[in-house]
Amino acid sequence: MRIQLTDAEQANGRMCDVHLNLAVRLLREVGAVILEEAVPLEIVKEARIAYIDAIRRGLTRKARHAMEMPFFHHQFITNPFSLQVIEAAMGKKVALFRCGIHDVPPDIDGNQVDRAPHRDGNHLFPELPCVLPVSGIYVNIPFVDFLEENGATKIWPGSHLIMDSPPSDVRYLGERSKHLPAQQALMPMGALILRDMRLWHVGMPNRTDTHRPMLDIGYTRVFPHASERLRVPQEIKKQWSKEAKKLLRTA
Ligand SMILES: O=C(O)CCC(=O)C(=O)O
Repeated sequence: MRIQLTDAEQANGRMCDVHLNLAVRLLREVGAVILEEAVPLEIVKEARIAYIDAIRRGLTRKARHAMEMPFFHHQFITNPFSLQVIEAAMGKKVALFRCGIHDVPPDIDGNQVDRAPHRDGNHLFPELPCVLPVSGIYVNIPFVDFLEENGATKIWPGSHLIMDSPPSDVRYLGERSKHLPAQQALMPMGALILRDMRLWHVGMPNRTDTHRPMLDIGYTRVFPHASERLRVPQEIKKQWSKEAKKLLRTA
């Protein structure tokens, strides 16, 4: 699930058709694809230094929201290679819905907060036994090398295709892992990973003495009318039943 971009691709800011098709295919079949040498090292290093500095100054809460430079750099948000894959997988009408930093701090005393495997988003129709094409993709850009010992994200290949009832049931993962083991997404700085939002994953314990931050950017396919709601005058809404008002919900 790893593609090494060539010098020519880096210089052109575009993946060749062979790489693009492979990336889309891996995203569809594995649920994730790593693109190596996709992000200019200088902006990754700048973000890492700024994040470490934010930690030193006790500003991590603010930094984690990432809505500031250098974390919110357009070269992260509009990385030409991730956008190429995103648009090939979800169409040209895509929108940004989150940008934050996920950090795994050093596990100094061995009792790091328990992280649970999870999905970042569920199937569009979890109640139907059919897997639709991807409609939400997360891009993670590590600010440091992602290694086994510093807690590189563990992913369950192909788990975006699991249809559970009830939805997102973690118990099945353990059983399935005996046949199809989870693996850590190891990658050097300058790489990025695209994940189908339905892929099961978890941040692992960091056994080094330095932080393990990454940018976490969410893209969604835009669905016509999905965010439009009828504007109902207050005086009418006041007279509506709870059930009628529920039809104006946004989540
Ligand atoms: O920090 C990680 O490796 C995983 C983060 C995570 O669980 C998430 O992005 O939802």
